[in-house]
Parts: sequence; C-alpha cells; structure tokens
Amino acid sequence: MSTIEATLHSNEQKAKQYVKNVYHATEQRNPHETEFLQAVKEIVDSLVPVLARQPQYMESGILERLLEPEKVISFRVPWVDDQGKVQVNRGYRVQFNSALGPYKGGLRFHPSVNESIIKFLGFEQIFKNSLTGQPIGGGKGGSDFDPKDKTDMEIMRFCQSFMTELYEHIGPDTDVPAGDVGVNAREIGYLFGQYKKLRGTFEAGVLTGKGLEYGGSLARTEATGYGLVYFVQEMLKDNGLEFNGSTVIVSGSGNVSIYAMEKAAEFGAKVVACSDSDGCIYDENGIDLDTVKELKEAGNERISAYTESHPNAKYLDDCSSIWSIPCDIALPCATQNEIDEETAKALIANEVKAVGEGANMPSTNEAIDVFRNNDVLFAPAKAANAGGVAVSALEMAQNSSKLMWSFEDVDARLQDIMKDIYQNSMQAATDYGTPGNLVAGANIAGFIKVADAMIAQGVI
Ligand code: NDP
Ligand code: 2IT
Repeated sequence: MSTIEATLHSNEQKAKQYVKNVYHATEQRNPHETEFLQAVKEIVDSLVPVLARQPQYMESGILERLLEPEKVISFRVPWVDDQGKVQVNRGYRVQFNSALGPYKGGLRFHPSVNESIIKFLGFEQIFKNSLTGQPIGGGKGGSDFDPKDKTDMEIMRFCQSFMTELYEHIGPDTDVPAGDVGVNAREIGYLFGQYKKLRGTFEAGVLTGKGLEYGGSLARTEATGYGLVYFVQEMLKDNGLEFNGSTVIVSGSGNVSIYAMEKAAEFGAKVVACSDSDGCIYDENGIDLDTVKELKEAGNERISAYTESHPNAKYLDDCSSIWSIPCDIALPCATQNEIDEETAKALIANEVKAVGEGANMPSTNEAIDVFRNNDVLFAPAKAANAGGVAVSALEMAQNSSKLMWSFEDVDARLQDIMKDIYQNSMQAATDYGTPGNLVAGANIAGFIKVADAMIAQGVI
C-alpha cells in the first residue's frame, strides 16, 4: 500500500467510526423516534467517503450539529367542533437548519403525525432544499389533526387556532411553511388569513402554495408530480429508456400522485393503477385522470368510487396490493415506508425497471438495498420530489419582487432545476466513488453545501 493509499484507508476507518459514534449517540438521545432514525441512518452512512476525504467536517462537529434541530416548537391547538365540543390537537414546527436560508418546508395534517415523523421530514428537507440550489433552509411542521371527516368550518377553526400559536415563529425571512399531506390550497388560505389578521400586514411570502388570487404561483399545484416525472425522465434517458410506451403505477391519489400521473401520461406512458389509504384501482386501459380529479380534488370521495363510472376497472381492498400489479415504472407517491423489502422483491419479480419516489421516504432502507442490488434504476425522494419546494421558492421570489410569472416560465424553470439536481447528484456519486448511485449522490451533493455554509457561519 502506498503512503497515499494508507492515509486514505486510515481516514476512511476514522470516518466510519465517527459515523457509527454519531449515529449511536442519536439513537440514545431519540430512542423512540424510529422514522427520524431511519432517515438519519440512510444519510450518514452515505457520507463516509466525504468525511474521509474532507476531515474538516468531522473536526468541526458538523454531523452532531446537523442532527440536532435548531428549534423544536410543540403546542396545544384547541378548537370547537360543529357540535360545540372542545377538541384538542397537538401542533409542531421543527426548525431544523437555517444555514442556507429561512426554514422552508410543509405542514402535514394527519392522525399519524408525531415528533419523529416531523423530524424525519424536516431533516430530509435540509438536503432536498440544498439540492434545489435555492436559498432555503430546512423545516417541517404539522398536527395529528385529521381533516378527512371534518366540515369546512371545522377546518377553518382548526387552521385559525393552529396559526394563532405558530405566527410568532414564522415570517417571510424566518420560516415559510407550505402544504403536505392533508394541507392543500384551502388550508393554506385559512392559515394565511389568520396570519394576516394577527400581524396586521400582508406578507405574501410567509406561506407558499397560496391561491393565485393572493400571491400564489402558477404551476405550484403541479410542481411536485411534474418535477418527479422530469427527474425520472432524465434517469431513464441516461439508461436508454423512456416513459413513452411504458406501463406505470402511482400510489396515492393526492396532490403529488395526480400530477405525476398527468405528466407521465403526457409523456406517452400508460398509467394503470393508483390508490388511497383504503385500497387501489387497476384500470388496464389506463386510468381516467379526470375521474380521479373529480373524486379527489373536487370531492372528498374514496378511490373505490372510480369503479362506479368505470365498471371494467378492478378495485383491490388493500392499498398495498398496488405493488403486485406488473409495471415498468413504479412511482410511490402516498406515504413513508409504503415499500418494504418484500414489496421491493415483488416489484422485481414483475420486472420493474425504475422506481421514482414522489412521497417522502416511501421505501425502507432494506427496500432501497434490494432495488440497488437488482439493478433497478432508483430515484430517491430528496432529489426526485424536490420540484414542489423548488417552485415554492420561486413563489417566494415572485412575492418579494411583486411579480407573477407565466405557467410556461415557472414550468421551464422547474424542468431546469430537476435536470440540474439529476446532474449534480450523478456527478457527486461519481466524484465519491459510487457512480450511478443517486441515493449517495443526492445525499452528498445536498450535504456539502450545507456543511460548508455551517462552517463559514461559525459555531452557532
Ligand atoms: P395529499 O394529502 O394530497 O395526498 C396523500 C395521498 O396519499 C392520498 O391519496 C392519501 O389517501 C394517501 N395516504 C396518505 N397517508 C397514507 C397512509 N398512511 N397510508 C396510505 N395512503 C396514505 O398529500 P400529497 O400528495 O401532498 O403528499 C403525498 C406524499 O408526497 C407525502 O409523502 C408528502 O410528504 C410528499 N410530498 C409532498 C409534496 C407536496 O408539494 N405536496 C412535496 C414533496 C413531497 P387518503 O386520501 O385515503 O388519506
Ligand atoms: O416535502 C416537501 O418538500 C413539501 N411538502 C413541500 C414543501 C414546500 O415548502 O413547498
């Protein structure tokens, strides 16, 4: 072994030990936060080659600092239901990292929300936002409130109570929330109204995903789903494949799923299945997206109702059944951990060629290993679903310049951003010895920028 090789080897051993120690300390400090620990493990393991080559990151305790949120806010959200009964939910905002800009990330309203889920989402958001190349830090928030069985007035009262606590902690240059599961234009409208009333000023840039009448951006609604398909298209192209002529399945039937289906179909794919938390539909002629939009965007229906107007489609009474349907390309766009090791193997048995993550952390770490070990092209969430937050940052830019760009302008910028994220992630994977590994590449490219900004700003 030459002296250089010996030094590299010794640095790699040090980096491995450092990552092991840091992960162990994180487990000890957050023992019950399984989703947060899962997200941390995936990232820190892939950073070993960077830490070995640039030991200054270890010396300045970057990982120890990065893994501890700058601020965690947890608060009571009391509200009165339509029967006059007092209800109490729990609200969160995790302001994870502001090295690159104001905290930025969505709000999730779903009964499963807890601190671990908000922390995993906030942690991933740091790297995702860094990858977009825009000046945004990472954060996330939400509540265990379930909007599904609530009336419009109950949703409004809940959003007003949530914002009555949150408003002190956010602002266009401080922290800019947006939507996520259970939070769409209606909720953003009620949240914005209450913020405006409490502040007494019209600060458009405090929230993104707003309605077009009061500061929203064209193409924000479509951005995550379209961006996912733009990203996957780059990955397919690099490998001699394309959407055109492919069979695609897309889990979920919410915001991300609907616009991923729309763009995939526009690119010539046949989308044969989608789902909600109760079950999935399989339409071998290709899903009729207008019907899905009518059921899910305009109405508050279950996806099973699709078969009423499309009797030839099949309804399977279990949302995980979607993964047993043969496809060339799978786009998980519903929720975390919807694809585990067994599911990944089932997809491979059906000869899936590519997986693109629209949801956040939809594949377990074991499932990712199965895909990679079987040469399935894999586009990780942090990179592939960054289009939503990227257009949110474009919404912030429009708000601060008091301009409104055309749909075509925003969409063209989105396409450029997704191509850049793909190229930068591929380049980082090659530079650090794992060519073609987009999981490592995205983590590394996202990390380096944040770490350098943290070092430049001192120990704060
Ligand atoms: P929506 O609330 O619009 O839709 C969520 C969809 O996923 C619904 O079809 C819902 O079914 C289904 N779903 C939600 N939770 C579960 C669950 N526990 N099990 C099974 N199905 C479930 O959310 P989005 O489309 O906005 O978000 C989907 C995913 O994409 C999330 O992981 C989110 O974090 C991620 N994401 C969203 C972005 C955005 O801009 N909105 C940006 C980047 C990522 P049901 O109606 O039955 O609840
Ligand atoms: O997970 C995500 O990137 C989002 N929910 C979008 C966040 C945003 O600020 O637009």
